Amino acid sequence: MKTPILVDINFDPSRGDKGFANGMNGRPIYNLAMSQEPDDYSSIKYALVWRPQEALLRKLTGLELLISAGAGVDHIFETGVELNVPLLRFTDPNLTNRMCEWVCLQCLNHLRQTYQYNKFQKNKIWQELPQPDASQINVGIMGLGTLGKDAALKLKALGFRVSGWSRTKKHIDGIDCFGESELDVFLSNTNFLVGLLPHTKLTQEIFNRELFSKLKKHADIASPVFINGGRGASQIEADIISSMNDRILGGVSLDVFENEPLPANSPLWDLENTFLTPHSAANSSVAALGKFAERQIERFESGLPLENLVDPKMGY
Ligand code: NDP
Ligand code: OXD
Repeated sequence: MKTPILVDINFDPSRGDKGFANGMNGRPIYNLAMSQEPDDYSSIKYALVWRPQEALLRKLTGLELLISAGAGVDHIFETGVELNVPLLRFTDPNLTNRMCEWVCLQCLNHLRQTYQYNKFQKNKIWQELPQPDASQINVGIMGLGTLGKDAALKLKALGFRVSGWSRTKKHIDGIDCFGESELDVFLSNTNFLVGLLPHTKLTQEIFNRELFSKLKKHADIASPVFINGGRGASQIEADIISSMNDRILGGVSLDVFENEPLPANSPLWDLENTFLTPHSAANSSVAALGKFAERQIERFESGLPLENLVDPKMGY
């Protein structure tokens, strides 16, 4: 019999979601989200978790492999539990596609002034706005990993000028790439700033008023624009609000927030030219999660190199 895996993933069988069925090739599953508890937590060798409580991780004394059900792993480090086993993060082409759809949608929303046109429509106003070409807009992406690189190439295909910034400098055809020490020059040429960074000590509150004030304005549309699909802890929301009020920023799109769900009294809800989504830019499919976990366990048991290994020192 296969070694069981512990998971904490919610899915809704009443809506036809088959969850992990087949994905794990018959591996026994304890799903805490479905109240399926193991008799003995210390016997669990493999776990696939989304937002585990500290107490749960501390109970897993026999753990050999931990898999994050998200592409981000900040929720695991935030428990404060020191991990002595390999930690993997989930990636999947479907998740990447969904994030890139969201990023392209937001860039097009701001390019084509969707917010303003929606207002006109509500008020039955027939009025045209300036229509700059995508090639006149510089989109700068902070974070050129799995998601950032794919978004860069798709935005390029839509006609935007695209640049990217990452800790280690990348070389991507058609994209202007900048390394860690070149942040200011990268920002000075960016009209639409896209955040696709993990939350780590170094990226905490990186999106602040000082950074926004280094972005480039555009003559024809409300800009600069800030778009964040990475993590809310990388942004200072009070700075986003004051930068919008003081016209340092002209537009915002956020999928992630300092506190989730976003509190009803947050002024972000009422900002002009702003698009908010509830951390739904890119959901992970449960079936794909199961397949990823099964593949990694099989690799682990065969002594093959693991995929998406997280560097605990870097925090991503
Ligand atoms: P990757 O680990 O593949 O990429 C991270 C990128 O950020 C890399 O290019 C890395 O640089 C760069 N980076 C990290 N730290 C720094 C730093 N201090 N300075 C400059 N660059 C840095 O992650 P993904 O692309 O897969 O995902 C990014 C994040 O998106 C996730 O961590 C998660 O938080 C978020 N996410 C949000 C979702 C949502 O629904 N809103 C869904 C999925 C993910 P280098 O290449 O040099 O290592
Ligand atoms: C993730 C997320 O990290 O959904 O995958 O935010």
